Amino acid sequence: DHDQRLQRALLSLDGLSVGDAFGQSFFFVTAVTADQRLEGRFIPPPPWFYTDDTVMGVAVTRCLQKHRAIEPDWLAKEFAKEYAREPDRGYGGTARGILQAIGEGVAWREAAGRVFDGEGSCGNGGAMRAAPIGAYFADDLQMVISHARKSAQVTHSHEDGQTGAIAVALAAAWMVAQRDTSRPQELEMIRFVLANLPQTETYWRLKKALTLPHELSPKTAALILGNGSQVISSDTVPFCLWCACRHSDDYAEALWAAVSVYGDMDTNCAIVGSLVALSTGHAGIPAEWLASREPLNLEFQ
Ligand code: R7I
Ligand code: MG
Ligand code: MG
Repeated sequence: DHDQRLQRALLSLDGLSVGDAFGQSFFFVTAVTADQRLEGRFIPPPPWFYTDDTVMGVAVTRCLQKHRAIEPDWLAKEFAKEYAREPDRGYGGTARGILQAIGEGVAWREAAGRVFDGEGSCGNGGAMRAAPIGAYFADDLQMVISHARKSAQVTHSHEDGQTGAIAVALAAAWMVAQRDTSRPQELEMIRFVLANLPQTETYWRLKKALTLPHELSPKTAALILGNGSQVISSDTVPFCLWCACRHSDDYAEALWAAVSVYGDMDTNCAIVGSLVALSTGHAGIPAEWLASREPLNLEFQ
């Protein structure tokens, strides 16, 4: 049972890391090149380097492998260790200070709690790494919710930063439950997430997704739901869930749609990829895309 759960978390992690690396490769090209890629569906030349989204997703998955649960104290140390090893993976500005402090021995509760005048961060960093938790605990919603919250808490003490993580983990659990059904998804996944989500900012923004007409373009949807350019949960998670619903059976199309709205491209693609991979399976991630991603250091001890 643990092995099956772990296999699902690893599938989600592959979807996450390929998405992260694909999306981030659009940041360092001219607008003309990015437009050409999007227009012609030309994938970026390898290697695609992954960012903090993947490093933290790996740490979460290692935690599940080792502890069969999210152990915040262990996870905080692992995050800090990875940050110290590779500080230039593109971490959020506030996250850097928190991880530095944890590495210097400050308790995670203290380090995460004192930022933004004691409100804590509502950045999208909790959400970007949460899908493997939903994949792992898919058949137990209370575990999905409580462990997603724990995984976010070590860096995001703001309620909405945690809500974003819970939303993505719930979406992952839904994808696992639906993977063998061929019925059209529509926006059922979003209804399911809303029914189980704390009512903070991300909840209210996500609710707007239900009012969008079916044939809306990703660009228009992102104008209403956000494209992550603010790097916070409520500006990121609603569009990502909408995108994963709309393209739940096609990993590549889901990522092309996600990246086409610009904004927080690595994170949007990480979240969308981490969800859609659960529906398509490994076979749905194009082999060329997997091979283009910088190799992952999983080293499960
Ligand atoms: O949430 P976090 O780990 O950032 C993840 C993002 C992803 O895009 C990654 O790919 C990486 O690039 O960073 O890191 P934080 O530093 O906690 O949050 C990110 C940013 O969100 C902060 O630097 C702020 O700009 C913003 N932010 C807030 N702004 C106003 N008020 C987070 N919380 C607040 C807030 O409470
Ligand atoms: Mg990143
Ligand atoms: Mg990002």
